[in-house]
Amino acid sequence: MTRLVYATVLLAGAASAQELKLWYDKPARNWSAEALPLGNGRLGCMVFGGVARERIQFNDDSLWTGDENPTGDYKSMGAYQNFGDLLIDLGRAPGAGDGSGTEAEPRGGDGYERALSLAEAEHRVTFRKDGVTHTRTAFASHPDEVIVLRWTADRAGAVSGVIKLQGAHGETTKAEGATLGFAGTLKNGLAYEARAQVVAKGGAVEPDGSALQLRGCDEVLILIAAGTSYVPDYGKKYQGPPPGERLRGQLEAAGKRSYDDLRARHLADHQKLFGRVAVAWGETAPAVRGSPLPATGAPTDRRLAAYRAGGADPELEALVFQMGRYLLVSCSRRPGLPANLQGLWNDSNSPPWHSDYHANINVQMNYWLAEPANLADCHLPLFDLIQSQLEPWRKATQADKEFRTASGRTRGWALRTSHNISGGLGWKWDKTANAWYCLHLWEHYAFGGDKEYLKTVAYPIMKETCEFWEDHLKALPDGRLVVPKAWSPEHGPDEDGVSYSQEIVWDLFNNYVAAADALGADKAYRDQVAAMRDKLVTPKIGKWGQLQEWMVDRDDPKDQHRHTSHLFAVYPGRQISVARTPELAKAAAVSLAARGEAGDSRRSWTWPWRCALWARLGQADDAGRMVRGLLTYNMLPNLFANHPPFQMDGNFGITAAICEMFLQSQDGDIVLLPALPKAWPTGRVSGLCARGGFEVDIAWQDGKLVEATVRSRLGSPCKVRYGGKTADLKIPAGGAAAINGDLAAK
Ligand code: FUC
Repeated sequence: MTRLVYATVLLAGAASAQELKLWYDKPARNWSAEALPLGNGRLGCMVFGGVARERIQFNDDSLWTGDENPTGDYKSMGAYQNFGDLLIDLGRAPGAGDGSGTEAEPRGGDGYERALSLAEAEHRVTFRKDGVTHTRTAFASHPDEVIVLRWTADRAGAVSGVIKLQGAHGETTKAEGATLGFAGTLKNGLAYEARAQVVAKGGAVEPDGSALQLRGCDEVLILIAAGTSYVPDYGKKYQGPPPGERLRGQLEAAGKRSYDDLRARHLADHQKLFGRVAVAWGETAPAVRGSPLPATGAPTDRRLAAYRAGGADPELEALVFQMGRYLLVSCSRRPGLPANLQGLWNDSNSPPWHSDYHANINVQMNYWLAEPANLADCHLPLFDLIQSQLEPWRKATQADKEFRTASGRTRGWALRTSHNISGGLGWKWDKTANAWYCLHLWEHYAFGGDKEYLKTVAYPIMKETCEFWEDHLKALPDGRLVVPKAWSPEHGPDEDGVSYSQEIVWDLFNNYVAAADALGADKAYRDQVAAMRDKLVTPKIGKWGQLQEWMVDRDDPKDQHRHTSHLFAVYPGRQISVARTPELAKAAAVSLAARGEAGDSRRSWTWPWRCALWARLGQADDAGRMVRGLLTYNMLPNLFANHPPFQMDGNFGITAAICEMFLQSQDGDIVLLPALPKAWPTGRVSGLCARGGFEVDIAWQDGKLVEATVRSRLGSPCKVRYGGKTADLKIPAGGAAAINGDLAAK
C-alpha cells in the first residue's frame, strides 16, 4: 500500500512537471530545422518567430502539380507545392527613434521566447523591443478553417509595421481594404488562392501598394485562408470550382468571431483528439531541465544536444512521443488529404521525393500510430484518398503489360512506389503496396470494430485486392505460391518470392479471412483465400541463422541497408511472433541485429521500424536504444525527424513504436508492458488503444506493473497478459475494469 501511494505521488509529480512545450530563446533561421509547425489538417504553416521580420510560410495539402501521369515516369508525376508566405515587418514604436525593421534578430537572452504548445496547438512568440513587450500568438483552426494570428503589445499604440502576403509561384498580391490576396492556376488546371484579412484595434490599417501598413495599433488580428479547386473525385478530373468564394466565406465567418471565441473553439477541437493520451516515464533531473525558467527549463534545442551527448531526459522523450501525435492531428483531418512525406509542411516547389506518398514504407509508417495512439479519426483521410484514386489506379494497372493475365482480364489495382493526389503513379511498381494499404483498412476495423465501415469501405477493397493476387500469384512446381518478379525495397534483384512480398500478401489474405468471418460474408471465397494463404511460400531461416530476405539464401551479414522489408511479418504484420513461431522470431532478431545501427541504417524511419520490431520480439532494451538512436542521430532542433532532409515518417513512426513497447494486441490478447526497457523503470500511460475496442491505462514502478485499467467500447472478450500471467476480464460495452500488478481485480 505504502509502495502504491508512493508510486502514485511520484507519477502525478512527473506528469505535472512535464509541460508539453517546445521552446527556444532565439528566432528560427532555418525552415526545416528550426521553424515550428501548425496545421488544421489541411491548412498549415511554419512559424519562424522573427522580431524584425516574422515569416509564416503556409501550405494547403492539395496544392499539387501533376495529373494521371499515364507513363508512370516519376519525373512527370508532379510534386506538392509551396503556397507562400505571410511576412510581418516590425515598425517603429512611438518615440523609439528610427527603428526600420531591418535590424538583426536577437541572439538569445531573457527578452525573447518562442514556444509551441502541443496541448494547445498554439505558437507564441514574446519579445521586448524599444521598451515594449510584443506577443504574437498563432494557431490553425480546424473548426474555423483559417490560420489565426494575434499581435499584442504592453503599450497602447505600439503595434506598427508592414504586412505582406507572397505567393510562391510569382503571383501578384493585391490589397483590398484591409485584406491581401493572390490567386493563380497551375499548369494542370488547379486553381488556388490565398487571402489574409487584418483587423486592428486602435490605430490604422492602410493599403500600401501590395502590402498593408499598420500604424499605431493597440492590437491586430490576422486571419489567413488558403485553398485550391481540388476535389477528391476522378469523375471530375479532381477539379471543383475555384476556391475564391469559399475562402471569402471562411474569412467572413471567422471574422465575425472574437479572438477568444476562435481560440476556445480551436482548443476544444484540438484537445478532443490530442488530450486522449497522456504519458510519463520518468522525471528529468532539474539540472537537465535547466534554468533560468523553472517552468519550462532549458530550451528544447539545448535539451536535445544534451541528450545527444548521452544524457538522460525522459521528459524530452515523452515530448517526442506526443510530437508524433500532435503532427498527425495537425496534418491529417477529414475532410483533407493524408500526411505526405513532409506531413503537409513544404517550402519548395521541387521538394525532396516530390513530398509525395511513398508506398514502400513511408506513408504506411505515417499511419502506424493512428490506431494505438488513439487518433483513429486521423486515419480516415488515408482511406478517403485510396478510395478517390482507385479508378485511375485500376486503369494504370490494366494498361501495363506487367499485369496482363492469360485470361485477358485484369482485376484489381497495383501501385508504383510513389503516387500523387490526382490518379498519377510514379517510379517502379511496388506490387504488394496494394496489400499493405489494405492492412491499414483492416487495422481501423480491428481497433475500432465499426462493422458498417468494414462492410462498405474496407472489405470491398480488401476483396478486390485478394482477387488481384489470385490472378497474379505464380505456382512453383511443388504447388506453393509466390509473388512473381518483385523487389525487396530498395534492395537486391527483382525476382520471385521475395520475403517482403510473400509476407504482405499473407497478411492481406489472413486479414481478409478475418474480415469475411466478421461480416459472415462470401464463405466460399473466404475458404479459397484461406487456402491460397496456406500455400504461400513462407519466410525461411538461412545459413547464418537469419530470416532470409529472398528465397535464395544470399543475405550478407555485413549489410547495413536501411530497409528491413523482410521483417514485415514481425511488424507491422503478425505472421511471425515469439509465442507462435519462436524459431522464425529468433531468425528475425538475428537479421535485425545484423543490420546494425550505423551508416545507411541511420534514417528518419529506420529507428522507429526497428524499435517496433524489437518491441514485438520482446527485446525491450534494444527497443529503447532505437528511441535514443532517433533522437541522437536523426532529429532536428525543432523535433522534426531527419532523413535527411526532414521527413515526417520518423516522427509518426516513433510514437507508434513506443506504443508497442507499452501495449500489444496483435494476437488477440492485450499484453501489458511487453517491452519495457530498464531505462524507463517507473511511469504511467493512459488512453492507449488495443484491438477489440479497448482503451488502456498502465502504471508501473521499478520495472513492474502496478495497476492497469481497461475500458471497453464494444464489450468484446478481453484477455489480459502480463509476464507469465493471464486474466479474463468481463467488461460490458462502455464499462471499465481495474486490475493490480497480479492481474487481480482492484
Ligand atoms: C524510400 C526510402 C528512402 C526515402 C524515400 C522517401 O524510398 O528508401 O530512404 O525515405 O522513401
